[in-house]
Amino acid sequence: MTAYKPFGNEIECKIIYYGPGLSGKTVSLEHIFSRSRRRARGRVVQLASQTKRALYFDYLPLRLARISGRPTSLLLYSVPGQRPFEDTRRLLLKEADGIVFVADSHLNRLESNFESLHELYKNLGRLGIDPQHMPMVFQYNKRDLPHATPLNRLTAVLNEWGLPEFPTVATRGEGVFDALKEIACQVVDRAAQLPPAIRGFSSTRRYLRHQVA
Ligand SMILES: Nc1nc2c(ncn2[C@@H]2O[C@H](COP(=O)(O)OP(=O)(O)O)[C@@H](O)[C@H]2O)c(=O)[nH]1
Ligand SMILES: [Mg+2]
Repeated sequence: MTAYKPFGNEIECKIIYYGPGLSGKTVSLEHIFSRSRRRARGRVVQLASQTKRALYFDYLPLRLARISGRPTSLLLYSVPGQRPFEDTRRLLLKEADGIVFVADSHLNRLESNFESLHELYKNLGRLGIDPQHMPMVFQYNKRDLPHATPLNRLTAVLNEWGLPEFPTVATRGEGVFDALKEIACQVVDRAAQLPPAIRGFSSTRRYLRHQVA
């Protein structure tokens, strides 16, 4: 859940990049890090084993400007996608404010995407969270692959509730910020119970979009 610091009025929103192993979660966070303003970003912390990349998880804090006078941060985490790390994935989901589900467009990975998504729903359920009430967006990643699963097939198999979805090529950074901006709008809107418009911007969403990239 959104954290409020005891002596301040800061807002911290925890966003989890979830998906099967090797779908592009770490590369997405690396792109966000590389394109964020220096002052806004913390370090990417990669808790990785020596043999496999990001076997545990990645963590990237991003500071936004004040919203309605309150310092606001996004804490981005990516889960380890490999099968044996379900406990780590569930732990990371605790107190999550929003999810970016990173699906792999490789034809052979459709089933892994589906399994990972249903594991996510099961894990949320075990934490007492109704998946339908969790803000979430999809990244359909690796759109550059020559034989990628068609987008309408990914939508049909994964996106049964018609959530926002973004075709991405994380290795080139394409679409990654679009997905982040959408989830940021959803979670910060919720957390801060923002007024419909902030001075100088026609809507809070527009203001947040301006903040994130
Ligand atoms: N072709 C292609 N490869 C990608 C893309 N995004 C990630 N990859 C590759 O997929 C592999 C796994 O990426 P990584 O971010 O470590 O996956 P994670 O397990 O989800 O964190 C790496 O070799 C990446 O270079 C993409 O958009 N297109
Ligand atoms: Mg990773």
